[in-house]
Amino acid sequence: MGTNVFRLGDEVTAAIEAQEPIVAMESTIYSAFGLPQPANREALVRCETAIRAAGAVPAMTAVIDGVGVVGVASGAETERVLAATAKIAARDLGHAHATGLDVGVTTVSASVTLAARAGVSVFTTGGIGGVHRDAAQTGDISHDLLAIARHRVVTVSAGAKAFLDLGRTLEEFETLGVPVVGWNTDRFPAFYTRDSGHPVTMTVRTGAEVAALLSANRELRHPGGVLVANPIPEADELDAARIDAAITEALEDAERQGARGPGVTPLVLAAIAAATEGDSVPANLALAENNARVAAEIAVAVASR
Ligand code: PSU
Ligand code: MN
Repeated sequence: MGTNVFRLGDEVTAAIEAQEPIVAMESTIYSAFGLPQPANREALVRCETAIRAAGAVPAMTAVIDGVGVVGVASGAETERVLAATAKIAARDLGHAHATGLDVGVTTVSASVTLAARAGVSVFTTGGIGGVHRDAAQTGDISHDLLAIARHRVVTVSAGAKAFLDLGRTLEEFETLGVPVVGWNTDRFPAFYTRDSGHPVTMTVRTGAEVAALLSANRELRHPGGVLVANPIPEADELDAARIDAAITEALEDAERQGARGPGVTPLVLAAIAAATEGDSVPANLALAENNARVAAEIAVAVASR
């Protein structure tokens, strides 16, 4: 069955063969759409190192020469991805292939789609997209939510990005039938802070519990994935009042600049970094690394079932 629409990296192929744990990673966060240089590169290194330290194989997803890749090779391939200027959601993958896109970074929706296609069941990100605060007017709801609901992949995230409407994002997950489970918490985190003010209805304590949840859903034929909400480590948490003020400022900024569609998230993230005088960036790195570590723990448990 020859397919040139997607491919696996060599290390991922070997890991699948040997039934070793694998953690898929997105790539938007490691590009200029997610983090400023050189923090983007540091984020990638820290996430990959955390995954390996916990005994799993990291597999960054991206589009290279029109092909959806699970397991971007280090070196030249990774350099191309870090410098990419196209942001690819799930619906863009087919067009990227049809038109031979040079290089694109994948969002959560595209990454989860590629991970599922590759048979990789654990995925890590920083924060997922969700329902935007002005969704009532703009209709802006990230495809991340539906993609998580469609594919049997566990997504580990520090909640959804803080500038979203987190209450409506949680309601949307309930509608879609996606279990949102707190990792050692009964609170839904708010990316830069550990508590959004919204509770989660399910808590897990170990990778083994997540693996058991996943296999129970599989046996029940309950489709789709799971969101594991992993709060930022206490030491890296930002002050809630300060980040709220920064978000308000950033959203006004984005509005003034007339950002629309996929342009909104990168612009708001950059504006938050500016409004916090850069303090949001180390927090973003810390939570991404923490998610990578937890995802690897889950992947190890899934592989040993
Ligand atoms: N989390 C981060 N930084 C990011 C993103 C998430 O810490 O840049 C990206 C993810 O790739 C997510 C995307 O899927 O933003 C959501 O974009 P949109 O709101 O356009 O769906
Ligand atoms: Mn959107």
